[in-house]
Amino acid sequence: MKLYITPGSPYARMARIVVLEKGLESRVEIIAAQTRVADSQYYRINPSGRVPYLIRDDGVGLEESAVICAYLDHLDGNPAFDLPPGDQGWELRRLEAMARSMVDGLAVWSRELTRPQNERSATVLEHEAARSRRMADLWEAQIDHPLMRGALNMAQITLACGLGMEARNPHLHWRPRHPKLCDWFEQISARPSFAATAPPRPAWKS
Ligand SMILES: N[C@@H](CCC(=O)N[C@@H](CS)C(=O)NCC(=O)O)C(=O)O
Repeated sequence: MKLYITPGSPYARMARIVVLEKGLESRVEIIAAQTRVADSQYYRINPSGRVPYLIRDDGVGLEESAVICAYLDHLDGNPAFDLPPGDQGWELRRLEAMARSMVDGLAVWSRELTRPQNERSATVLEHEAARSRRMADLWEAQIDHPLMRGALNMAQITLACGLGMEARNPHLHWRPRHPKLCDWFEQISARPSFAATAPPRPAWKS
């Protein structure tokens, strides 16, 4: 299989973490795609131009980090990240959705920052900065939830990939006043699959 990624994408990182957690390194080739440039060769592979994108062994391509993570997790017939039954499953869905909401906002913010300075919208930048502050407050209050402290799951992976975007966005400061979130993030970041996929810190051009 081939997994197309970019090193800084939080969505692609979720899939890369699942590859490592499930020991699929020998089955999944990781390929860096060129996104966001006119006429990228990658558009012939994935017309949407987005990552992550998984080309299965049968040649069929899959989009969407959640779909790709679930597919990879099920390959060995012994999924580690399926939802638990009943109320716990709804709790995990709720937490994962909350984490994804934070990632989605941070991705919009990062995208705005990659535009030339004269094309950036101050309104979008401030809107996403404010959202990130509210979400960090929310997560500081929720991070002791047993599902965020127990066995690794998709809510934890998603939140950590979101918080890890601090490496890509010099204006993202979720740490101050959020000591529990800091501790949680330090612990999960030390896991080998997270350490191996940490986004590179660019020399930021402002
Ligand atoms: N909902 C998608 C989002 C994927 C996404 O937006 N990826 C970004 C990178 S963080 C991308 O490929 N952007 C390139 C583009 O928009 O052309 C998922 O969960 O996989």
